Amino acid sequence: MLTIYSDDHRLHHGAAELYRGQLVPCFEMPSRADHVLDAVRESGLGDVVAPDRFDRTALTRVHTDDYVAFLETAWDEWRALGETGDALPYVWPARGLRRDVPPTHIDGKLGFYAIDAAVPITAGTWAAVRSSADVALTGAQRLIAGDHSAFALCRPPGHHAGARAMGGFCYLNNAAIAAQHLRDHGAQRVAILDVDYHHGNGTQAIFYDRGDVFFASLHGDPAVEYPFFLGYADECGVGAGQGANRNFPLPWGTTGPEYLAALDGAIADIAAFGPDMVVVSLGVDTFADDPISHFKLRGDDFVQIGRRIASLARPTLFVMEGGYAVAEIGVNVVAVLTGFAA
Ligand code: Q9C
Ligand code: ZN
Repeated sequence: MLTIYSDDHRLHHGAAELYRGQLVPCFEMPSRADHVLDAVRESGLGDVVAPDRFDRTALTRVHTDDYVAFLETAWDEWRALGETGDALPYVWPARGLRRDVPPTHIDGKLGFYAIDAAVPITAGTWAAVRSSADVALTGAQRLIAGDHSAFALCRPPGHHAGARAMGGFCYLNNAAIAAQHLRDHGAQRVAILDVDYHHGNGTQAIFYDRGDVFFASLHGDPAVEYPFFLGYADECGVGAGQGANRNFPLPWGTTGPEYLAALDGAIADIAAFGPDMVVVSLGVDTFADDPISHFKLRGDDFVQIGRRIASLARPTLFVMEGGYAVAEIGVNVVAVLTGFAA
């Protein structure tokens, strides 16, 4: 299995995110990708290659033009205020406020285009974010070219980013962009399986009214876990997308056997949908020692996740999402990938 990776991820290193009333050091840090890359190289999984550069139009197939334009210019607009630290939002258009008028001031734009304050924008954020999408698109292109699998070692992650919103360490939705690219270049039906600990709210929202892209997610129950406002079991899709969305919210403390039983359900749904290709939003923040999560997966559980995904027997693109136990993130990712390849 080929891995696609770029050093450009280092250009994004936020200082702090808002968490429980405090600015705390970002959990989403460059060393995450370094550990995954090291583990891939040691594993003998396959070659590591640099991404190709894709047109901006590949991004606006999924995201709105005004949102991409915001990401492109946000840092410069922030700097023009004389600020030198990271840009973060501090006000949001919640109930009772207008959201039909896109603001012109950067402070307004930051809130308008964000669901939370875990998305710092730094001088290098856009370059890293764009490159991360290129990594995913290059992986998708490998599947189109006939490869059975690829691993897009994306950073920053993407699954919390919606068509017009950033959040949860995510700016562009790499998995959604890759899935759309597969649709645009030959795949009639694509399934996205999201095994990150957190619900993939952005991906779900992007494809919610579509019947050509199935979305299934296993995650911490949003009643008690981020992102709180999406990811419940009764969200099944609308219109043409009716029946093409499936959520498996699971309680804190979920262990390997319980998780794998739910995964069997998701795999069965995907098999019934009959996708030409599969995209996996691969987060390993389900790990027992993850510092921000509450599942109890370990070691062989990750191998079993890979095996079950392989049972679908479809060309599969793995897209890196979360995982914050930095020292173990590489081992756990490689466990999934080798479980798939075995
Ligand atoms: N300090 C992904 O795994 N903040 N995003 C939770 C932790 C948001 C996680 C609070 C978590 C987002 C891609
Ligand atoms: Zn996550």
